[in-house]
Amino acid sequence: MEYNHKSLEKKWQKFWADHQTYKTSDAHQKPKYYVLDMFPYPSGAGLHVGHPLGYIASDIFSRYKRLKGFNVLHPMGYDSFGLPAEQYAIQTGQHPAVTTEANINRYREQMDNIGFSYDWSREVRTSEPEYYKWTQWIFMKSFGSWYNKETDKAEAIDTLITKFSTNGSAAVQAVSDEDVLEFTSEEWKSFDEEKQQRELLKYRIAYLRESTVNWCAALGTVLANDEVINGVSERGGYPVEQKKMMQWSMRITAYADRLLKGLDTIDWPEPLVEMQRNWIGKSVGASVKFPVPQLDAAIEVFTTRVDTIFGVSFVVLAPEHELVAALTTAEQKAEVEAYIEKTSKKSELDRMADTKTVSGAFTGSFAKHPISGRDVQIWIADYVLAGYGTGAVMAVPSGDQRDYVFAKHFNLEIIPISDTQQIEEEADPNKDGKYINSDFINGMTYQEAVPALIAKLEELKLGKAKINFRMRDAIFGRQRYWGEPVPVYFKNGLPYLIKEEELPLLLPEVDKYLPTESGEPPLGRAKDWKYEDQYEYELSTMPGWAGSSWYWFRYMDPKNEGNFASKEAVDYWKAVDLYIGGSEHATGHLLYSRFWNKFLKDLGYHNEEEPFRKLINQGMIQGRSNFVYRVLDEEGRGTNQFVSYGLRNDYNTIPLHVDVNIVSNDVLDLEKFKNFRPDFANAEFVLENGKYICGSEVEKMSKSKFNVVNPDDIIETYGADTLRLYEMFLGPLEQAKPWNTNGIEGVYKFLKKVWRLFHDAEGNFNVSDEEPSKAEFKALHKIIKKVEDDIERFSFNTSVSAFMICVNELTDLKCNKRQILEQLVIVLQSYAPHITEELWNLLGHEAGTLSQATYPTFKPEYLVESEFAYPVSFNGKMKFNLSLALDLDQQTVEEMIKAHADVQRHLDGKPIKKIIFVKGKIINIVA
Ligand code: ANZ
Repeated sequence: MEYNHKSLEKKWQKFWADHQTYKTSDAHQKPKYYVLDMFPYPSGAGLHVGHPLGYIASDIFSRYKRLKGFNVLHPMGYDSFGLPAEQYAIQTGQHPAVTTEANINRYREQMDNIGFSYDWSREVRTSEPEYYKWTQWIFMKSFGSWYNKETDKAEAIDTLITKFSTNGSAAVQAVSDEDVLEFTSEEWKSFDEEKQQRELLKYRIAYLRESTVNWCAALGTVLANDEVINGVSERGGYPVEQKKMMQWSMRITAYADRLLKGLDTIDWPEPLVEMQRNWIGKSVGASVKFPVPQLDAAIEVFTTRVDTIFGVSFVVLAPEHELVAALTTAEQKAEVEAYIEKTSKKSELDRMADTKTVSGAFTGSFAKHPISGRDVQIWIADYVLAGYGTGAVMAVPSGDQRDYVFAKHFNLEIIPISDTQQIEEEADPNKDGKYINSDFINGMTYQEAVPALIAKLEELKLGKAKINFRMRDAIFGRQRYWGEPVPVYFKNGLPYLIKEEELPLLLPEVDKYLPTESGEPPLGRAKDWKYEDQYEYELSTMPGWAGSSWYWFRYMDPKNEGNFASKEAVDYWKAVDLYIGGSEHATGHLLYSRFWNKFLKDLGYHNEEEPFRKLINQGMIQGRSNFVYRVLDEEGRGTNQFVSYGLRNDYNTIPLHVDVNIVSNDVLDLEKFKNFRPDFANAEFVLENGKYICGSEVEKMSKSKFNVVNPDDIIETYGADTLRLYEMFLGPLEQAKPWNTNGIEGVYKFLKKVWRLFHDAEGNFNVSDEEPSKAEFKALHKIIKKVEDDIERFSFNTSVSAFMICVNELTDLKCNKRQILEQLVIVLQSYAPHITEELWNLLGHEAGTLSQATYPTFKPEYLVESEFAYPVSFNGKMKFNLSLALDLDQQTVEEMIKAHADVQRHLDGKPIKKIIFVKGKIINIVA
């Protein structure tokens, strides 16, 4: 029988499915290993060959770990809420659930074709009520929690209420909104229900508050900062404006420090860790107040350089700063308002990116320098961001470049950092009645000056040490349909949770997936959708990241109806040991997941501080586009003549993308080309050596470039085992690389060679029970060791070439020994599961048990060289090779040499003067 990938692969895929071969055991005696793929959003386009790269690597690893005796959890599911299905629904009226289901089925079929060892009985879909019930439940828990700085964790809101009613607000150290009230326990108890609830909202982990958001009118939704690129939406490129709205948020900033610390404990790629560090953006500095006596207020700034405080020449507020209106004098009003109007059109990201334009406006007012007592001008400028620090800076032109450029542009006085000028006695908020100048810190190092100044500011009650984080709380609401409903209803304008036993709160049916006429989100269209028939539900739905921020837990215990996962399951599976996915999730998904993981830990639902112990980003597989060259006429219009690549410069041509599927090794299939587009039907070709050669280029894989390769097509021609090996063969997993099918034949031939080791020339299965030779054992043990080392290092490409070498060696040795081939099959199984399962079966083993086999033990003694092929030279000229045992001594070697027939022949009667022998290297005969 010849190697027939088609029948053989289908047969085993069916067998594995029928017998649930890869079902993960719930018996917890074995050590566990959890291998997770980032689950896909099932898009309408299906999988292209780039998508399975990471899945193949994780599958190899999972299979290998099973062979190593681990109980492996290797699940797959779908992140099935999301925008594309909803956009499609808006266009077609088709319910997003219907499209989603169809897309999932297609994904599943494609994945099944590749022969993955997923435990499909654990599949999850984030858009299923059985699943999103628990996403809603986690939301409820976070609404019902606050962050206690004393215990450094989230706690149930009841403990906060107890603190308020026993000792008032002073006893509480919490992460909260800025505008919290101060009250005694008596006052707390005197507050009515509404006032208490309003106050608690400022502490909850999930909270509702007015905030500035990126509003995209065209998409009808709020976008996260990372979804806005250059002021337009990442998806669709629509304009985005800044708008104030009541928004659900998650207090991820409470976890900033723990998110930072945790990075030191996990094995993630350094660039990714660095991106998270920057995103969290911890800055150690001080907050300083600049009093504004005329308003009886103070401008609070955040600075990382309090040591430069004597060089403060003016202060700058963000245009949105709440004091701007009050500070603006009548003369400056028009200018300030015009400036605010102008900057409100720019997004925060644009404002950060623009370091060239200098713009701003003087408010007309002055503030007092807290230490030197100088009067400093108050300006507004959009280089100061409202959302960072306090939204105000102390400007030090002699220390800070932006401040310098600003001062120069507006011709403002630049005060040196070391300002020893005598200070006039003025009206004075200081206790001792004296302002001081920089003599106070002259001669001090930075390390000495900072604490000295902070102590001084604290004494004046005008400043304190402060740690600031760049990270913002995460917006948690979207004005969209296809997402989890927020399990909240409103009474007197205040949010209340529905009861836990009422979960899931089902996504209601609507007539259209568009906002209502009055601008409410699509859920506003749902008929008779009221809590207890009277209270309005929250109409926004959860963001895309909700469902994916805890899904790894659900796989541990996917059917549990009473809990997101049982205690027993989370105690056993703990955290994900290996997580593979794309680097595009570096700050979104991977931060939110770490956040929710920590939050659930705080509430005692599990014990792991970090969810993903090791993480690998697979590199992107780029497309390899092909081009044809169309000849242009005098007017520059395309003709129906196409010239081959090498001749293109002899004509006036333009390159056109051509479907890579009608090109093979860069040679165009002319008939297929004529059918490619109607206007090519009468194409004429100028050929080179009888062929039309296409140009090529590496680009992103995309439909518009006609370079998308579908794994199904590869599988049809070469089989899944070839696809798997080939994807790994392309190069290191983490590296970006182009998809180039030119080498795939080689991999296919390799599998045919494997097959032939087990079959005679007539194609009959033929394996011998003879004892293998040393050379055969050596070839086997080399591969046992190599593959083990490679997989442990996640170096999958190097294994593939090692397999090829091994099979070549065994072929040269004409090896068909059972002892060798049986073990080879086990080693190859993770990479090529179908052919190996068939061969294992032919070897007489019970079907389907290859996955329960044990990885062979490497025996180093087989690799120890016992012989060496010495080059034998006569007077320095190499004549022939002579294999001798390596443990022979000089005397024995000399005797053997003298007696050897070939030596005698080359001597031709001359006597031997000397024999130079270097063990393991050379034999030289001097005659
Ligand atoms: C005075 C100063 C002098 C500053 C000096 C820097 C250099 P990071 O490290 O990013 O936290 N800043 C504070 N709030 C700001 C805001 N909302 N928008 C724009 N800039 C803001 O940087 C903190 C520094 O950035 C602060 O320290 C402040 O300028 C500025 F020689 O204060 B500095």
